[in-house]
Amino acid sequence: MPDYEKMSEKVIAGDQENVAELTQEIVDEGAEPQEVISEGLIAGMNVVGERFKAGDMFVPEVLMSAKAMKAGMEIVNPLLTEGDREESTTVVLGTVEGDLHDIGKNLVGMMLESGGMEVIDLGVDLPADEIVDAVRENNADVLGMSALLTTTMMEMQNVIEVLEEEGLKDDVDVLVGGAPVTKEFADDIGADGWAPDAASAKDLVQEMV
Ligand code: B1M
Repeated sequence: MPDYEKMSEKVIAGDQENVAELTQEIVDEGAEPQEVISEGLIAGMNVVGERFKAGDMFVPEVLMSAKAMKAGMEIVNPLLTEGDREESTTVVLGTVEGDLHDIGKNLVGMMLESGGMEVIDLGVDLPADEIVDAVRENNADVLGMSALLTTTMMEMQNVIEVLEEEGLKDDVDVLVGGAPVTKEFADDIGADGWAPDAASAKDLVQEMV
């Protein structure tokens, strides 16, 4: 049995080098790629998510863990079959127009990836049309939008209106977040979900799909 516990511990510690080495060793021993991801890499990031939510880990440590997980994923990803990939949830993610803040959005993306989801990160300062086009082109299951400014959070409503105009609103679950964004605001603008932090965003998306 591969030492997945050790692999998880190295992910939690943010030890990129050791995670890459261990992943390669375990893959060379013939382990199933999906098992390596779920039992080793994601298991470690799940602990990170819980500790972050509880205030026991902080942003720089979470970023290190996410990088360690990515180092392992880079080895396992090419080994996944088409069947494995088709099963995964596609999330289009971005910060709305006029807003350049991306630290929180990046954390959300990393947490979602750690939950086995395919994340298409469009970046920041995104016009509504660009977001909606990406939802359509990628057949997204979830659209995640981030806003950090009280002046840009209303742009989320605009994007939802464009989704409605384009007849896409019923095909995609809209998740919103960012420091000024509240659950009440999310309900008012017709979003399907709101999360206060990156770990909760992952939990919510897993419930949504
Ligand atoms: Co800006 N900024 N900033 N800033 N900045 C804030 C947001 C501000 C609160 C600071 C303040 O005045 N106290 C204030 C907003 C005030 C308001 O609107 N009420 C502000 C301002 C005014 C501005 C400028 C206008 C300043 C100026 O130029 N005069 C300007 C605007 C630029 C623009 O966007 N057009 C500006 C610029 C910048 C920098 C570029 C310098 C930099 C951003 C760098 C970057 O992101 N690459 C910056 C920063 C760093 C901040 C603060 C200090 C930190 C933000 C951050 O990264 N937090 C911020 C003050 C603060 O929040 N304390 C501030 C850490 C991050 C992990 O948390 O982003 O909240 P957060 O993400 C959390 C949750 O909110 C949630 O999960 C994350 C992780 O748990 N979450 C989601 C986020 N997105 C989510 C999406 C989801 C779900 C959950 O689903 C999809």
